Amino acid sequence: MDKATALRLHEAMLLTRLTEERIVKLFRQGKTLGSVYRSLGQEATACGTALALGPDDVIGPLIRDLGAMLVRGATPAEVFLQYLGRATGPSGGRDHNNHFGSVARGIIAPTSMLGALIPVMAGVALSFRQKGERRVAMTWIGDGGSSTGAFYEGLNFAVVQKLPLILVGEANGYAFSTPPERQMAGRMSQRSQGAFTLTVDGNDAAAVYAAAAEARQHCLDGKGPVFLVCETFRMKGHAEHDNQRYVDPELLTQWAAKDPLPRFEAWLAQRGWTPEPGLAASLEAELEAAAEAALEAPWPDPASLTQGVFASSFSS
Ligand SMILES: Cc1ncc(C[n+]2csc(CCOP(=O)(O)OP(=O)(O)O)c2C)c(N)n1
Repeated sequence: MDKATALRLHEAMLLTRLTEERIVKLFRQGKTLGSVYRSLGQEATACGTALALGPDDVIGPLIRDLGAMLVRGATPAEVFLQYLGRATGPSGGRDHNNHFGSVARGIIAPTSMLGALIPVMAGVALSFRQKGERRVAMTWIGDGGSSTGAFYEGLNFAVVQKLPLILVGEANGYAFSTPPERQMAGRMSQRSQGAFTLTVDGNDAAAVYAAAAEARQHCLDGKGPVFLVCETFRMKGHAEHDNQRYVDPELLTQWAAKDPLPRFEAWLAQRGWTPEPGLAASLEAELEAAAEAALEAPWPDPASLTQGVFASSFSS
């Protein structure tokens, strides 16, 4: 990874963390609609994978992959508007959190139905191959989500068809309150169904980026899909309303010591690469302005209730 890419990766991880922290404040003030889903501790996994893609590649993220969306050009302003359910947000108040896409930026909207995006993204990858385009599709799935039928159908199809699909496995310790050993036999990487499989320390941003770059090359070489398992940890409950009392505090202490952000800062420092001084403060100021603007943004007009519920046209 060159210096410019490394600094971009660091900034993306920091922006993800600070954006989510600002959303949590809005949540505690009772301003957000619904709960808030953090990716605390998983920023290296979301940002490191997405950053290894090319501009024409397409992603289908999940709730913990806000970082991947920010890497692809989604803005915190959009995310705030979305969490606040405002008319000027990407889905005009029809959905919340990071459930919005952008065809122009190569983002297929996250959905709640776990696993459902895998066959969709396999279809996106199939379209690239049919058109002879050198592009890859990337999507993510948690350990719990890898127990769905859609996971098996989608990955199997990609393997059999040798599609340029990177499926990132987020092995993050818990699915709601269920640890992996209560819902799967063996390790997540054993669910690869013949896909080329890489397992990486998901809290090591440089390693995640390198593995994702290797996965992309594998796909571009026509060798079929890659299952890239990132071993990480969900440092918060399922969402902000969940106090994760079922998690052994000792585990949290152990994983806090592997926090991907200071780890990557140490990695940068070893190379003499220093983030811009005052970066966090300037990002925080930008986020503050975006949050204030979102709080002033209009609510959807109740008369528009039935509009935009079913697709009448496909636009970016
Ligand atoms: C098909 C389906 N089943 C159940 C749910 C309800 N649900 C939402 S999140 C979740 C747990 C997800 O755990 P995991 O896939 O490990 O991801 P994590 O939340 O740990 O990132 C469940 C069961 C859902 N959204 N979709």
